[in-house]
Amino acid sequence: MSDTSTAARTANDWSPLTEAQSAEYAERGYLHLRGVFSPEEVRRGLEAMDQVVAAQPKTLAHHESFYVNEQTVRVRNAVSTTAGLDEFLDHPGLVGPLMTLLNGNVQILSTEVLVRHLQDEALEPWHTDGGQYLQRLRLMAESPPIQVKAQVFLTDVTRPNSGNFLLVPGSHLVVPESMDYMCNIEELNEPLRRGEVPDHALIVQAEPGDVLIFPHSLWHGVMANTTQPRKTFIFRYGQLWQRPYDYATQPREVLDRMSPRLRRMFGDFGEDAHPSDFYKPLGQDEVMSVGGRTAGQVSR
Ligand SMILES: O=C(O)CCC(=O)C(=O)O
Repeated sequence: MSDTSTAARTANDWSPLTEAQSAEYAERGYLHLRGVFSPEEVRRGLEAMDQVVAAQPKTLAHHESFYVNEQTVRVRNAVSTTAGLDEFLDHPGLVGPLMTLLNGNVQILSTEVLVRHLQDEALEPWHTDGGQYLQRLRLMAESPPIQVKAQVFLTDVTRPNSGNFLLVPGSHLVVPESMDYMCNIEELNEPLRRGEVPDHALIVQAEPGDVLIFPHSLWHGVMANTTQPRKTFIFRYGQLWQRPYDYATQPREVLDRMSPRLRRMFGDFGEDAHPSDFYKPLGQDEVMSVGGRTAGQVSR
């Protein structure tokens, strides 16, 4: 139930997905939103990314489950080292779709900066996200997802073999036959090692500023890259009662630079947080209605 105790409701700075977009997501298991970020925002995103990558910050210890590829630079928990991601995370064009898909209850579970350098074979095998326990859960098509990722494209990925995201439409509702700790999908990886992508798969062709939203259960991988370094952000989201993926809590100085909406999206309920806040957040509609830009709180 949403909180109606606030006297004057603030108008949202974001728009929800249309019914057609929601239906498309439910059926295909992804949404390709075009031109969410302007060329100027993309330029700032690239600048922030280049600074983060150059600094090589140690933001999170390695975990056995992390897929390692030598042609990939991946900085996890990137928000802890740069304020340059804040405007993307707090952007109405991204918050609106997430508020719709996650039913108004949005937590950021991880923030990654990702550079895919050149490699003439697939950069990442077919897999699902979130580990084997999450992989075995299956939702009904019309259910809000458990977890989604938003991939923000900052460079041109319109040609095949430019590190394209690969996906199988509709696979978000199908439990793979193969089962392993890494959640690899062996029935598709054997052909991928020969450079083959099945006819029923989609090779995503994205332009700078586009966003791809998909749930943890969608079968996906990454194609070879023979063009130019591919640069993206990947943000992972779930509801506030879930545990973050690449941080426990964000440090006070990181939260202090953010808008109230963004702080809430990092699961921050302030010093007097009640354990039940994560299940029944008070004032959720109000806090999520506007972000830093419209609230006049500059986030970078
Ligand atoms: O780099 C990509 O396009 C996708 C990365 C990926 O598969 C993942 O983070 O799970």
